[in-house]
Amino acid sequence: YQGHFSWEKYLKETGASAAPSSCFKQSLTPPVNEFKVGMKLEAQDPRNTTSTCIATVVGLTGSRLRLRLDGSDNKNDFWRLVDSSEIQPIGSCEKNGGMLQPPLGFRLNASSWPMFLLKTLNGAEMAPSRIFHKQEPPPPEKNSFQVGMKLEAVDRKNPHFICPATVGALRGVEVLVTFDGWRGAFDYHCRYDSRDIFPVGWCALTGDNLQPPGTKAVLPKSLGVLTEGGVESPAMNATPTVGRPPGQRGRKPGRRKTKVTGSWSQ
Ligand code: MLY
Repeated sequence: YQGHFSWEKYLKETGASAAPSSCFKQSLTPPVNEFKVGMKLEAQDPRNTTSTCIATVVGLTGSRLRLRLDGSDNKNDFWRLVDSSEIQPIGSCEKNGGMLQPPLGFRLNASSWPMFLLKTLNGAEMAPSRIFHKQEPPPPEKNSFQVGMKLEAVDRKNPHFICPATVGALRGVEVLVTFDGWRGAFDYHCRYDSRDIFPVGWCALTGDNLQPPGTKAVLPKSLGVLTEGGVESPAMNATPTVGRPPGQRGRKPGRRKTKVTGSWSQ
């Protein structure tokens, strides 16, 4: 569901252009997602990338899987594209001479891992190898993004969200991903061939829910921006900081929600 946000209108309004799909390490047609909730697979532990662990699909969104490592808690879910090289069928690790590892933060005593693993895999629904994708798409030869180009990007602080974004800067093989309508708190640098950035129209193709842009104005450097709150400096991030002494910036307790008053329905 795309809300009422339309890239076509938005690109016209902003006079911006979409980054061509040749800039991205993504397949032209998003990879088919044949996984089901409850299926188990092997995944690299995102917090300890040398470990291969057992993961369960706890959710599906477009071409992505929401994964939870078995033996871990429910606070560390992560998302992977179905064509990610960081997931594989159960048995792959052993086939390659490796051993499955407990996740970082395994909730039981380390000595109970072998028995835990045995019980976890016993009778489990394992994702069949035919639904994995042979390989990731090839990376573009070089960073061909340009500042100002629009794209869709995973909000790494809220990785279930994919949002309209703009290339804010280029730094060698890296791009600065800035989120439209947010003041910088969610921005990040990533490699041009990151799997977290997608061409405009990706979510429409996968059926993923593209978030509408935020409603925080961001103006060119050195210009203040006039909002409901008065004149604000462009250096401010997602948390309003007007009237608070320096050194006490950051999130005000009890004010977690950012008011959304834009022209897009949520
Ligand atoms: N309302 C939450 C989440 C913000 C998400 C921002 N993304 C979409 C760029 C907050 O304000 O923290």
